[in-house]
Amino acid sequence: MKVIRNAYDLRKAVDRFVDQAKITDVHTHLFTPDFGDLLLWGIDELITYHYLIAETMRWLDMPYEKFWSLSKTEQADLIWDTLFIKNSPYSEACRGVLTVLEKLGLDVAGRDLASYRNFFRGMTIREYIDMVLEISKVETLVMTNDPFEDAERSVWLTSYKGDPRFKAALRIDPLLNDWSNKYSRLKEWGYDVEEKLNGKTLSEIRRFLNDWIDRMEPVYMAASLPPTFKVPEESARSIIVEECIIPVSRERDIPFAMMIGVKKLVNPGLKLAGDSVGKSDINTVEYLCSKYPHNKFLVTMLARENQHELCVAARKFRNLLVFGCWWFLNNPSLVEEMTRMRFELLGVSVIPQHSDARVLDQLIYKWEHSRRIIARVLYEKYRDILDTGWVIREDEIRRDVDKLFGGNFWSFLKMKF
Ligand code: RAT
Ligand code: ZN
Repeated sequence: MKVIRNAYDLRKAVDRFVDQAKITDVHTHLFTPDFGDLLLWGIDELITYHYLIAETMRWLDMPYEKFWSLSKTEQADLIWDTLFIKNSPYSEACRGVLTVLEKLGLDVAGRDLASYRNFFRGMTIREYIDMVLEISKVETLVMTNDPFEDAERSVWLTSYKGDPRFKAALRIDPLLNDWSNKYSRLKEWGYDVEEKLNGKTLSEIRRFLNDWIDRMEPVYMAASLPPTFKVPEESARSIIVEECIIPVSRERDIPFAMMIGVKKLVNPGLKLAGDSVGKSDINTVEYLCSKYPHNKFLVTMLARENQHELCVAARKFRNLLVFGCWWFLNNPSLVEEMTRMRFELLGVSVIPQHSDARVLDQLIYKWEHSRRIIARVLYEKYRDILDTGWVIREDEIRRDVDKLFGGNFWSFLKMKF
């Protein structure tokens, strides 16, 4: 295998291996076609992404209800006019739309929304999935599967067939963040629970989790959690984590993915676009990793301020795998800063990015943008060791890149601590 001796060859090799890497996208909101309309795709969905709705609202004095009463096409027209025509679309979410158009071979310079809409007419979702996965080089992706969502639940119970490229993740936010309202749903579904978390109720929650693990075969269980997330404490959430999630996660050998730092609906008028960020307490992550060394934790945090301590925690606990630059962090400047810090503190042992795609097409831009930054930082890091006289072989670069874009996730799932 070729030995790299200079910065020029290094840059070429890193770019080539990063471009060729087959990606495992560990967190998306995409679905297999079994779920019908739950799988979003196409130009109008792309333009009405909630990140773009938040940006559009800054320019409008229209009441929120009026915006929500518009049809999808009218919303897309308004967003396009506001963010792409009346202003230059260089925010990351706007730029993403342009990258998708470019990669699909559409005329970006034409600024012609009608022609973009035409491109999608007659396309089937199955054809389009193949096209998007090929362009983005995503080989496998992880969905977000919430049994409390009725539309989704009924597909799991009646008609789910699956697609080997799409893996399930059992999402349990309602259980952890809203127990006092959600326990009655478990009761409805035949679990003998009451609001008070007595022994019987806790064992029924475990039975509920086990039933859904049997049904979905998820690669992990996950929850998005507020900045105030604390374990241990005297709260339903903390008790359910320690008495139900932790033991089931251990018995079934499925990691618990904690996505920490979301302040839900700080502006309810914006609906999905109305969530914000807050600083969280790393002590909870350290407590869980240390008290349950045989459990596996995947963790991403939303606040920039939490990133350094999260890296340090991962240095202390091998059962903690840090993943992704989440949501408001998925912007070039922050991805670059975080990736550099993670490579410096954790070497290759991290999952640098996930897409969080809510619209199939977004896989194209989210991965295109992240891939470029990861390649740049990786090149810098290799160059620093090349400068010491260390010899780097091409196959070693490929090995590292494969780990970063998927291998680390799959080996973590197999590890037995
Ligand atoms: O990034 C997003 O689209 C957010 O709205 C959330 O989906 C977040 O990623 C989550 O999974 O809760
Ligand atoms: Zn998400």
